[in-house]
Amino acid sequence: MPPKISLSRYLVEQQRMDGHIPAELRLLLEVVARASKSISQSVNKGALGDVMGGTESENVQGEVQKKLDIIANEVLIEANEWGGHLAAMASEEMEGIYVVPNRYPQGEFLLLFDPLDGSSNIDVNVSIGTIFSVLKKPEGAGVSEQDFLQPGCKQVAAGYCVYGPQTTLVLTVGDGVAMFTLDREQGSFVLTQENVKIPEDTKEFAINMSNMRHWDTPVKRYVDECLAGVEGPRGKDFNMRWVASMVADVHRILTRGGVFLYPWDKREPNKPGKLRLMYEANPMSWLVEQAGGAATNGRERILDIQPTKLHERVSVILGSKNEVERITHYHTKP
Ligand code: AHM
Ligand code: MG
Repeated sequence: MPPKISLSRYLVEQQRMDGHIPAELRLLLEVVARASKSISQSVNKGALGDVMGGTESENVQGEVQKKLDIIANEVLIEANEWGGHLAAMASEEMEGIYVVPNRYPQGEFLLLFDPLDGSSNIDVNVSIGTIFSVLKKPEGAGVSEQDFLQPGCKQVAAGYCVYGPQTTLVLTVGDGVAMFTLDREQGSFVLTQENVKIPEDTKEFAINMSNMRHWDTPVKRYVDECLAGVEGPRGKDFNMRWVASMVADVHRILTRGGVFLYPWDKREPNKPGKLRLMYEANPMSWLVEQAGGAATNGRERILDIQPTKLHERVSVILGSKNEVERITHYHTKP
């Protein structure tokens, strides 16, 4: 049997390859992975660990925070603030940015995360996860929210950790997508798949169908055609999946293909969508592109969108390339 490759070894090799990733970024990713292991342990304890249920507080998005949202946020901050590789962090659970305190050295990277994605699934024991994105801080003294407002194509690393039947860390540093499974006995992430590729075609779509009446015409047309099955214009039957945890839905797509949609809808016409651009859509879009898929808001590549605020929302359509192109076509040339 070939030797197992740990996440640490994978990252060291990435660093050696033409200096693909700088040492500081490698350290940062190791720390994020360590924090994910700790979050995974809390998730696993469930009702035995006093981690279930909600709190009295709301986040900046007006959503009631679950205990695990807050625990995961604290774990990520505490793990990352002292290492000297970061200048600041931003999170779904914090209104403003978290600047690394003066007592620690300031590094050159910025870390963004959704500490616990899919919060509505915590109490029902369904897969949830942590999503993260790493940017380089622009040159100059100090750090501000403005420094974070970079399009997704500027990311230097992105990934997620899904806490499901297995805990799996999925990562890109711009050289394809690799998956690492947590070996609980050893306490380390082990490389279990490299060069992840999303099939270009699929017969599977993921969307919250209960919002159908609110959708825009191109999305409605696409889903109607899928539902029409073998008798319809697509000439094939489709299957539908909706976990309601973006991490789990994207993980399925990276594993066997499919298309995921959380489109703009008429419920709140002034919001571009439900999901957040900088710490949900951007990292997932880069992973999907790195695996040969595509990601768009219907009209524009997600990674090209210039953010104007930290918690900006966006319409998300991502996954198998040919399906995403078809949906884009329905938006741009109806
Ligand atoms: P969260 O970050 O507060 O958990 O919200 C994001 C989640 C995504 O993981 C998921 O795709 C979506 O919200 C589910 O929405 P819905 O409740 O409409 O099914
Ligand atoms: Mg989320």
